[in-house]
Amino acid sequence: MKKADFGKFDPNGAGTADGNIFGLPFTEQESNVVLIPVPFEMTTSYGRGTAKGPMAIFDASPQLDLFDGDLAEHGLPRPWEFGIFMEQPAARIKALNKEGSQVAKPIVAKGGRIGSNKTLQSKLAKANKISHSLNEFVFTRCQKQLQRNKIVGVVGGDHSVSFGAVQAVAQKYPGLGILHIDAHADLRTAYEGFEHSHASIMNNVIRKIPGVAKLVQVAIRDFCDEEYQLATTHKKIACYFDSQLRDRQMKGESFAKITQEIISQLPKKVYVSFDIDGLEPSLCPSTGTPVAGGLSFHHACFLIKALALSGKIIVGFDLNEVAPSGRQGDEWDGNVGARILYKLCSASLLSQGAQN
Ligand SMILES: [Mn+2]
Repeated sequence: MKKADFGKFDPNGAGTADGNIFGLPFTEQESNVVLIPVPFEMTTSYGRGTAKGPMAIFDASPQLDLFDGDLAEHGLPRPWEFGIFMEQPAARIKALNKEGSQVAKPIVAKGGRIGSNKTLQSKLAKANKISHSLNEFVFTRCQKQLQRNKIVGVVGGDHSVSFGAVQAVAQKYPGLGILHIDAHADLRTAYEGFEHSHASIMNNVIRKIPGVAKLVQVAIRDFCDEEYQLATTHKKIACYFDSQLRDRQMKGESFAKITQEIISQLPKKVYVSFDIDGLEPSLCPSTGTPVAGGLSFHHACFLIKALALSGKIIVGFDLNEVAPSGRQGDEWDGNVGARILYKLCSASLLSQGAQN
């Protein structure tokens, strides 16, 4: 893998205010990692704001120190040298989000119980059509970058944005495994009638993307009966419920051992789908559906690093459901999101052989 040309860029100084993500000076062309922001949240049902996630992460990102102490002993203390670039949010996505949110609003307000109401039925059909357009747009964007041999990372938006990305990555790497970190199983057949709801993303992935061979879920702690049945019986799914992780550690098992077990369930090529609410809610207080419990920052970073060092290859990822609080000067959600995003970038690079 080739390093990007960083010229006079000083990694010891403050991030460049007029730079790209993490204050970096790179163009899209010279970057090995291309991040695609997808500010879309048509079906968000509880708290909104995740469409502002990509900008919140971008704005908080120059604050990070770029030196990765975690990977220093593994030959990659300066993952940024390989180039990380975030695209501008596409006008098309913004338009779909605006239209979709308006169309979906009265359906969400009724919790999807629209009965025989013709107006709402036609709105639902329209909303499902908008989801298809969004998926297709994200798919095409990701496919384009994959053809250029970029590592693709999608930044949501709500969790529905993962579909097109997984589709593109699985097309290039059939037999793909997904490491899914989330408070929610996201295995509902549909939610509130929406075919591509944030709450059914992994159900859609398993049912509709044949290139996905395995789904390994971690930190799941909010799910319904139907999801529990699917998570515990489907041959492509291995679910590590948050309560099980807690019990095993409480009884003295090391998280390192559990991590090895989790990783051993995955095939060689892995896509990481990281819902920020997989973390403890203190690390993502403004996300749409926070749930008590979850992974600490350390547990999450340990898992990602272990995956990168396992010999498996991280071929793509997404980070979703980050939402800013909207309070003046409060960058906390974006700050934690930016740190997780940097870890995902560096882990992908390391797993693909990048070395300083
Ligand atoms: Mn979630």
